[in-house]
Amino acid sequence: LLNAIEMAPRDPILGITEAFNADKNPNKINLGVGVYNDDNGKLPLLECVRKAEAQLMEKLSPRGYLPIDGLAAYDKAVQELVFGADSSVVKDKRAVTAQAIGGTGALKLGADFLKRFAPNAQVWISDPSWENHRALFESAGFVVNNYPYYDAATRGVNFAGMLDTLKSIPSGSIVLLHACCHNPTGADLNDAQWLEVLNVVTTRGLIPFLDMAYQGFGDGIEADGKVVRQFAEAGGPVFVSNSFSKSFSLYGERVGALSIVSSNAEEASRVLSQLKRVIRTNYSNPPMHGGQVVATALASPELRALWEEELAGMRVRIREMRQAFVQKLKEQAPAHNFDFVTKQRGMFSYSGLTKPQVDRLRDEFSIYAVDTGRICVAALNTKNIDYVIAAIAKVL
Ligand code: PLP
Ligand code: TYF
Repeated sequence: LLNAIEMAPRDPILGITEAFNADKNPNKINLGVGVYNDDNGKLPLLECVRKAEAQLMEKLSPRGYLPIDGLAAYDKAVQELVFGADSSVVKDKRAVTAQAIGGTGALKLGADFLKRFAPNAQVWISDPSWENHRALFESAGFVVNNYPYYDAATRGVNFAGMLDTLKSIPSGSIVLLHACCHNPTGADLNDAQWLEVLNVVTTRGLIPFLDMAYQGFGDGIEADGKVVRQFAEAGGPVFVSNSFSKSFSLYGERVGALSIVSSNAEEASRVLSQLKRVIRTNYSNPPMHGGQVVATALASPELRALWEEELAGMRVRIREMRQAFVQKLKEQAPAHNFDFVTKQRGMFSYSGLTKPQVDRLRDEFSIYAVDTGRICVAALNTKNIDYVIAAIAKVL
């Protein structure tokens, strides 16, 4: 059995981190993986997390199993964050939320659930999308297709192409949408475009699956959640995966959630019963700690305010790095226009760097980016940016 097994391909992004870790150059910089580092190049432990952990330490609890769908206080906090505490979705109990093993786990739960109840539907993801989207839905048994998304010529969204495809695919198709801060391009739809997508999705009976891994990194918690709210208010079904890996800097705790919006409370309770069955056959019930930290922070007005402040700090620092990136490249590579970088949102920029340029950055400067030219702006800081800009100017 095992001696015939072939080597699996490496994850293209996590593989970069492996190569980066093996690099002995003290000036090395990892612009590959989507992780937020502070201005000292360090992964932050948020103060709101530290305080929530301290509170939890004071009243250490025994470690019984959580319910199948996770910590109730966590699920409630997620719903209020994602849909709004005053939303009709929450008030009418139309949404169900289950704690999940990160955003990835939430996507997998949604994929397994959909495979059970929409076995013949096909999945449509943006071209390009986060690599794992395709792999996750394929591993759940779906055929995965692309809808046009990125337009290299305008460095924006090929909206006409996207809409045309959404108008032509079979009704009942599953459409994966990035709720904000598109990974990998950084190019998001504007408000008017979102309304058009919502209109097509609703009138054509498509099943929207909104993936929100970066709430708070675009324009703020409320603003970034707006799209999810508009879809949810329009009625079910809507699938929403969200993640606190980035927004709480809790990557390794694996805290995320899947929410499913139904048409009414009775339907929602049937949905939850089936979602629990999917969870039971995957991992039975989720781990406690990360969910407790997030639930504690979101339930305390003081910690919640602190979180919003710290999240805003991350968002603003990324913006400043985008501006510095553009400004410095203007000085060092005046023949090239990088203005588009300040229009992109979230952690990433599709920088337009080519594969040979990415190769040179790695081989000559120990600067690691994704082969597609995606760079993580959140890994730039006031200490490393000049080195990065000088290197980019040389390879352009
Ligand atoms: N969805 C997108 C678009 C992402 O970029 C990520 C990144 O990690 C995830 C989902 C997964 O989140 P998590 O790390 O919480 O599993
Ligand atoms: O796109 C990124 O860099 C992040 C982190 O299999 C990540 O979303 C990348 C690949 C992966 C899991 C997480």
